[in-house]
Amino acid sequence: MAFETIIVDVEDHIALIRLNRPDALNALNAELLSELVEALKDAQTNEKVRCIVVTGSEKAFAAGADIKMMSEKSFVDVFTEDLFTPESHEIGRIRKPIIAAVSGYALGGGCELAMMCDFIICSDTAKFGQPEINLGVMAGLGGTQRLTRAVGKAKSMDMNLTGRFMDAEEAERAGLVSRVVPGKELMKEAMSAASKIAEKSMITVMAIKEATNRSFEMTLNEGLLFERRVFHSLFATEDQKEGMAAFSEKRQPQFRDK
Ligand code: CO8
Repeated sequence: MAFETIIVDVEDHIALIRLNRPDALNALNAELLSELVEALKDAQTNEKVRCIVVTGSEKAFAAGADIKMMSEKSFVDVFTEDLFTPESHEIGRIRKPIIAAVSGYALGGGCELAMMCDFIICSDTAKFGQPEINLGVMAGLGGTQRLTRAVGKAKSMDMNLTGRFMDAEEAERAGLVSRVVPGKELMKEAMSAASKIAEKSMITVMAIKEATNRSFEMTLNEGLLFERRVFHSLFATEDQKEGMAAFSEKRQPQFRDK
């Protein structure tokens, strides 16, 4: 499938999706988001794919939603079309793991897209921000919600209210990203994390993603019960038998997603 605004490569069990609107610093428009959703759904159904990496360019992961596309819209327009909501729900429904590999700007909707992924690995050039306030609007795809959960109220309020950018070092300190690496190493690091995940049992990987995401929706006790029941259910899989046998036999497990 040929896309106009993204580039997709599937190799070694990893679907690598590159946002590709270089003239607009990968600003998110309807076409890009719908192509991204299509590529993610393809990856979800492609049995060869075991992990997904979403990235941008060296200069920008994505500099936000496309301001030029939005500037003339009215309240009635954005309310009626429910701007970007279906796409963000579709991204949230992908069950395979998604890593965001961020270099350069991840601003506004770009920062929010990175946060929709399961974790973020960034280069030392990364800059995260929710600068919508400078445009007379506010975050609309999770910038006041996921960012607050990721970095806490103080930093989230600071970023959303002042529009200031957070550099890679601060983002790692604050817990927004899992790893920071030198720019040249970014894709190697992200692909190697994806390969590690691709070696595991896909059932376990999807169960962990589901349980971790439930932690945002449930009380601690409900979440702990959900986790425990999913843990119990994994004992119905052949991969549990294989994983534990391989440990005893001092060999690498051969998971078969069964
Ligand atoms: N939208 C459209 N075009 C953009 C965007 C954008 N978000 N960001 C950059 N561009 C374009 C520029 O207009 C420019 O195009 P041109 O060459 O035709 O003038 C080109 O990309 C290169 O950009 P700059 O010349 O500005 O590059 P600089 O290196 O000087 O600056 C910055 C880089 C700092 C990233 C700067 O481009 C910038 O501030 N961009 C806007 C950042 C921003 O405000 N992002 C938030 C957008 S709003 C948003 O994301 C809301 C999401 C929620 C949607 C909710 C739906 C429910």
